[in-house]
Amino acid sequence: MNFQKIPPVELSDVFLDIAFRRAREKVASKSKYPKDALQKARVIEHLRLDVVKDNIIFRLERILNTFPGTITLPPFYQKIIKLTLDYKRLKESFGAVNWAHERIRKVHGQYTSKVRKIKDVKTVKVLHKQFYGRVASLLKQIDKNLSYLEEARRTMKTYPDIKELYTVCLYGFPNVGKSTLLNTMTGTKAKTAAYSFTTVTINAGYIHMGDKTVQVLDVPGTLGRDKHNDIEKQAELVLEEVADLIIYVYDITENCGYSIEKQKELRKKLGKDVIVYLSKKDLLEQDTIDSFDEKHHTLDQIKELIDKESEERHQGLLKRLALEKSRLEAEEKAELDAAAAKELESSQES
Ligand SMILES: Nc1nc2c(ncn2[C@@H]2O[C@H](COP(=O)(O)OP(=O)(O)OP(=O)(O)O)[C@@H](O)[C@H]2O)c(=O)[nH]1
Ligand SMILES: [Mg+2]
Repeated sequence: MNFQKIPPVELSDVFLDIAFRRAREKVASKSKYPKDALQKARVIEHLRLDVVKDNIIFRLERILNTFPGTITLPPFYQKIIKLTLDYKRLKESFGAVNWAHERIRKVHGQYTSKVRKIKDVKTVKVLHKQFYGRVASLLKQIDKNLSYLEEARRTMKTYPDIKELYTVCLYGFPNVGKSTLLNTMTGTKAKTAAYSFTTVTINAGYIHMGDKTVQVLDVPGTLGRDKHNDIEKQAELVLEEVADLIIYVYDITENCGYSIEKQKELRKKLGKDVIVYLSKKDLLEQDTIDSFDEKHHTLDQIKELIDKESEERHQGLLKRLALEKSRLEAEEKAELDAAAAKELESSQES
């Protein structure tokens, strides 16, 4: 899912500005107009009405089409939306945009027929002013919704792009070396730095193992506290909903700024199967590594484990794809058979 490409949502004054400017430009660029003053005024006004309507409708439709439809989203994204946004307000805002879209069409229709019936040039000007007023007041009514949609867009931009693959999550305190591990495992170039909260969104990398791809997510460092900000909520959700395997990264050098005890407390909070990786081993004596009292794995062991664990999922996926393929083939064959039977029937009739 890609939430990064939703275009910004503008407010009503930008809508109005652009639409009426485009209308003026269109009128100026047209070279031929009827000689008769009233006819000319009508043609100009029709042109303006159409350009304004088309421009605003296009912009409103773009909002409706570029935000992902919430019902068709995978469960993870439905949950993340409900966690980080006011779902009711989001729905209401789409409803308001839809409403404005319908109203603009109606108002355009009304004014088009009014302009058709006018008898003098002066009235055209009056109608134009009225039309502007109607459109402006319509759009102003949805300003609060447009502004909420822009807020939602900015939040959605921070959502991770998660694919339906076997997924490994790297988790642990800030600054322990999660992004460094992601880069080593997958060859990505996620930012790493010697301070906490370098990663403020969820980084993804991929390991290709034969014909199989495994997704690795670097989940922002957490402090294990109970109150969560938006990114921490996303991190929790990724762990609950998406992770097939969690790698808990310990920095037992404590260079990260958090004690081993604190890191252990967080480790205990994780419900799922977790495997442990010790980072910054190059800074440690072998004795210290050996005496660490939790079972831990080397990078090679982790890769082997991922290969093994993801295989079952991969085979399941291949099976599903094969089933889907034979279903499509059967459907296609049935369609061809039906078409052939129809053809035979019609050739017999004639
Ligand atoms: N010597 C050494 N330094 C490491 C190792 N892994 C990470 N570091 C350093 O530790 C610091 C933190 O690493 P990051 O990978 O940014 O840590 P992070 O867990 O992603 O941090 P946040 O994104 O802030 O949560 C950086 O200065 C890294 O260079 C390692 O294996 N050895
Ligand atoms: Mg990081």
